[in-house]
Amino acid sequence: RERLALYPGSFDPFTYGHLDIVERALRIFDRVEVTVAVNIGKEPLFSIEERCELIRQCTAHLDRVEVVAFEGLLVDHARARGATALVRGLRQVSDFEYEFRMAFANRRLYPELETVFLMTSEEYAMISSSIVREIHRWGGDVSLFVPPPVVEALRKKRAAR
Ligand code: COD
Repeated sequence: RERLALYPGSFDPFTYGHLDIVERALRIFDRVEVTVAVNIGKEPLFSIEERCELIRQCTAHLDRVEVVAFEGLLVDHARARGATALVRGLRQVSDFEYEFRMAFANRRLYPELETVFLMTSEEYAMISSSIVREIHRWGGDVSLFVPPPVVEALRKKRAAR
């Protein structure tokens, strides 16, 4: 049976670090779904639809990737999709505690679903969506951190303000 991995996150916005994790996941799984989910603790810069569209553009060169917007409990979605695993990226030790808690909660809710952690390349270990938003906010250059479609979308956001 085909092995589908969900790569869930808020991706606000999608960065080169996220792209790196998608590419790594494709080496292990038959298909990867980037699941753009709601993180209730975060106030978004881009709408869910905008984020999905940007991720589609950033992953257009990759086969076997799908981008899906989802609002609700992630494990319900994973079950409905028949997913084999959740993929999460690890950058540094500070990610660990939060990831650990989430993985255990998800396992309690859906024991058959494994969470797989993939380590990012060193060059992307310092990138986060929140740092990108912060740099953008003060007019800095984000092109080292995010793919061209996101650079363009951020530029338009700024112009529209
Ligand atoms: N390099 C590698 N990995 C990275 C990098 C980088 N530079 N930056 C981020 N990542 C990883 C993160 O570690 C994470 O694994 C993933 O990429 C996505 O990151 P974010 O920040 O966009 O995602 P989060 O943490 O906001 O996602 C949280 C969810 C939306 C998945 C969570 O809130 C959720 O599951 N929501 C749905 C409701 C639910 O089921 N909640 C219960 C969960 S226990």
